[in-house]
Amino acid sequence: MFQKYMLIIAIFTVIFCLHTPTRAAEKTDPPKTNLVVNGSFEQGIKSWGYRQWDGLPVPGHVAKENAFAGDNCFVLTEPGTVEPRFIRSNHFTVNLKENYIINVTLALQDIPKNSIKIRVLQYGIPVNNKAPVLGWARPVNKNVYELLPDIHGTADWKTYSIKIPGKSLDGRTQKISIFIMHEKPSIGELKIDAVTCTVQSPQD
Ligand SMILES: [Ca+2]
Repeated sequence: MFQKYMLIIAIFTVIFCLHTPTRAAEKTDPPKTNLVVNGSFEQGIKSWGYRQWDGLPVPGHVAKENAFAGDNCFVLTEPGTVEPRFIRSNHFTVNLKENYIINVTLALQDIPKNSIKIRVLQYGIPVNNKAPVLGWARPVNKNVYELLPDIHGTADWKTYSIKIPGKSLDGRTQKISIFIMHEKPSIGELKIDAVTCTVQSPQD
C-alpha cells in the first residue's frame, strides 16, 4: 500500500514538473550566436587553420582531460619547433556598425614570457574568390595589435575577454578571424577552449 502511495506521488510530481515552466528559462535571453565554428574543439581541430596549406602538421593535439567546456580542449605545443605556430578560427562576417566580444579560455603549463599572442586578422571584399588581407585589427590603439597582455608560467583555466568595436576595424572589412599564437611552441603547453565571438549587446 505504501509503495503504491509513493508511486502515485512520484507520477504526480513528474506531471507537475512537466507542466511548470521554469522561470529562469523564461527570463533568460536566448543564447547568443557564436560566430566561431567549433570554438570548443568538440569536433577536434575541424574549421581551424594552422598552415595546413603550407603542408604543416597540426601544432599540438586535442586533449580529453580537464577540458574547460565540453569534452575536448586543444593543446598548442610542438616540441622541437623553433618557429612560431598558431591556430586560427574560421573567417566570419562582421557588421562594422556592431561591436563584438571575443572570449578565449586558456590554461598555461611552463609558458615562456612574451610568447603567447592573440590577434584578429581582417579580410576585405573577395576578388576572384580570394579575400584580400587588410592587416591586424587594432581595437584600442592604432599601434597595438596584440590583444592579450603577456601571460606566462603555469596557470589554471582563465577566460580573457577582448572587445572589438566595429568602428575600430578597417572600413573595408567584411570578415575577421581570430589567431592564437605560441611563438616558442617547443617550450610549454597552451591549452585553449571555449573560443567565442558574439555581437555585443547593451548589457555586456
Ligand atoms: Ca571544449
